[in-house]
Amino acid sequence: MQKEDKLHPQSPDLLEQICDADNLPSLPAVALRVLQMTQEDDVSVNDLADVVGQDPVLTAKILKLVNSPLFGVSRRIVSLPQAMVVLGLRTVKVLTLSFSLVDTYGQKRVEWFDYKTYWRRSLTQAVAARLIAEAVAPLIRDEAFVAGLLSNLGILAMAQVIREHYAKPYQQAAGKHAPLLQAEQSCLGFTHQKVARSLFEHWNLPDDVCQAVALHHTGRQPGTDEQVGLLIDTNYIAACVADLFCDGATQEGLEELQQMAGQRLKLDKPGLERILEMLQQRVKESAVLLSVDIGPTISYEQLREQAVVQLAKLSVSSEVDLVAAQQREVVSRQRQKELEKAANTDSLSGLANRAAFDHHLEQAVRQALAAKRHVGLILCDLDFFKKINDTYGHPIGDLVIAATGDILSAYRCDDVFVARYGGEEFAIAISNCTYSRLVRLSQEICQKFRAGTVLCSQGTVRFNASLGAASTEVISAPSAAALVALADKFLYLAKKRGRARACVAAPPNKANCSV
Ligand code: GH3
Ligand code: MG
Ligand code: MG
Repeated sequence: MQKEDKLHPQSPDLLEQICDADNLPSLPAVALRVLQMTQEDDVSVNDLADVVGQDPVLTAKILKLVNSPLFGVSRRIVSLPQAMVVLGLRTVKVLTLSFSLVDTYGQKRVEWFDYKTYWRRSLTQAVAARLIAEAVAPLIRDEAFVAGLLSNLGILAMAQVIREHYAKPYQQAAGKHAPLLQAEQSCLGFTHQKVARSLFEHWNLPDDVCQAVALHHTGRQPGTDEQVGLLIDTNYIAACVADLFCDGATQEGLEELQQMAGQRLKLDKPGLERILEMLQQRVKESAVLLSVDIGPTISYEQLREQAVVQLAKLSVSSEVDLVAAQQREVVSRQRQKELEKAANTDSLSGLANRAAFDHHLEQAVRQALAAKRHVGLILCDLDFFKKINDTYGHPIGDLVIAATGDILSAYRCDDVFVARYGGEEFAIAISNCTYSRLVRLSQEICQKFRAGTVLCSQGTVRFNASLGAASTEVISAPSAAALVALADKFLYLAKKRGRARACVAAPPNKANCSV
């Protein structure tokens, strides 16, 4: 996880600059003294109270906070020694630290820095960490609060000390926390986690808090001491809660949070929900107590609504994507069909072309043989077509071919396939064909041609055709080629017998037909 160990060339300098900066507020004397005293073994409640009591504003703030619902102390606490007895030295110590840091950092303003968002996130994380710790490890609740509150102090420190370097990643992330970490890493070579850790070590803050802050984006690493690990994971889950409340919630994010709280802290869903339900109120109260402006906050109910709306938006957009994809599919299928049709169609007559016909006839004969049925074929050749071309010109010849297409296309149906076979020759394949159907169809088509005319500037052009027809029924070893050959033979017969007629090959028990 720790990409930040791979440092940017300039990063050690910048880090040093932050830790040694003159413009970085140092810890107030009171806080430093408190820190020192709590590291001594024999410090008494009164000694500590004396030191903290030197700062009346700080004392008032601590008393206000310990009497707030966040601490849930039933009896009113009116003095520092009393607070220390009821809450313990450690709590008073960490509160002193938090207040000192918040106060110190609240003063110098960087104009592009969004302080409200910063404090909203920090307080949300602090309060969440305290509430979570209360449920899973009450002994560390004060450290959890401090770790949450200070987790993002590195951001504030960078904005203040290396502002000309920090403006870019800060603006890139547009106020969102996870993207900020990435932007810091790529622009500076280190993140606010690293800065906070360096600062806290510099200030000698307790090690468990340092570690929890340094790992607030990832949680504990294997081999960590159990108690410290609990603090780290509590702060990590609290950071996830702050992400949801401050950066916008998704259903997925909520579910992930529930899952992680269960896995890492054994905090079940109802337990987590109780915490999330009281969070907004506690955050608002703490903001008042710490005198920081955190802007608008959202409740757990609003957060869940946000997640649902987000989910709905997602499914609407995937719905839109789906419809668009379906439309593209329909268009491409249509286009595909158009292309296939064009490849199989003769443009002049509008009928199927030779290749399509050959394919169709092969298939029709195979299927007919398998089904013990017969395929009929009518070949149809325009009579004296050369003469039409010669007399009226090629374009009029083309009109005649188009008119032939019109005549024959009227016969197209499920089992009748019509094609331009080549030149002025046409073919009609009839699946499931009986001899009588073949004769009837040949007669009908002949009649149509007898009335065939096209109009042109030179007057009416009459045209006619001869037809030769045969069926697989009359062929001993039926095939497409044999059928074409036999039909062609009867076409030749029709031509020979004077044209404008049809000759149909008859089955053995019937006489050949000429119409
Ligand atoms: P028959 O009755 O014996 O079939 O005589 P025909 O003149 O129809 O036969 P022939 O084979 O002598 O001439 C066919 C002519 O058809 C020759 C060719 O130029 C013409 N032809 C073939 N395809 C086209 C076409 O697409 N457009 C036009 N205008 N003429 C075509
Ligand atoms: Mg001809
Ligand atoms: Mg010909």
